[in-house]
Amino acid sequence: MGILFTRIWRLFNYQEHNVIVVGLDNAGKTTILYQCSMNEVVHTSPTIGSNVEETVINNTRFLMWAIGGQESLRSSWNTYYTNTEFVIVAVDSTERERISVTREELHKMLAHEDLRKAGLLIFANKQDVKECKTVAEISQFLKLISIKDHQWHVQARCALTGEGLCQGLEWMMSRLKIR
Ligand SMILES: Nc1nc2c(ncn2[C@@H]2O[C@H](COP(=O)(O)OP(=O)(O)OP(=O)(O)O)[C@@H](O)[C@H]2O)c(=O)[nH]1
Ligand SMILES: [Mg+2]
Repeated sequence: MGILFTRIWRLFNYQEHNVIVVGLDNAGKTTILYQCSMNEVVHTSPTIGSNVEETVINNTRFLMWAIGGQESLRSSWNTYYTNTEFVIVAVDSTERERISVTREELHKMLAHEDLRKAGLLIFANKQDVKECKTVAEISQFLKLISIKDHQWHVQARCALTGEGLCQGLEWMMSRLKIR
């Protein structure tokens, strides 16, 4: 009985939850990935393809893929959708011109069958930069209120101080608990 319990516990404990981190180039996806896995801000260069890291939070394992956001790479995001439980969308809060592109990509992505059950966490990055958009403005621009068939949460974030990262990840953890 003890052995069986241990095996079941291990199986449960080692289950990994797949997460993809998407968003336009320069939005801060790779920075999020390494801040989650290494707890530090690393120097990044534009991602060609993707980077993957495992992050363990309170014994819960997340396999996180940060995918390159350049225009030519966006058509390949859907090759990462299978078994994805959470989509993290990184938004550069200082962007004025391209927020509409983020909105289009976001709503197109959510319509994909493979992401039907995925939770959506939006990080409003670069909140440290003067004159960035607020969370409320970003929510409005992205039309988040129209998203009815996915659970979503929008979180202000600053890589320099680490602010917002924990709160976002806690939201993901809370979604797992109520499943
Ligand atoms: N000021 C500030 N800079 C940030 C923040 N988050 C990320 N950056 C910077 O933004 C730049 C781009 O970050 P990346 O994480 O490489 O962006 P990415 O989304 O992975 O970009 P691609 O790989 O090209 O798709 C880097 O210089 C980061 O240091 C933040 O919260 N504040
Ligand atoms: Mg990157």
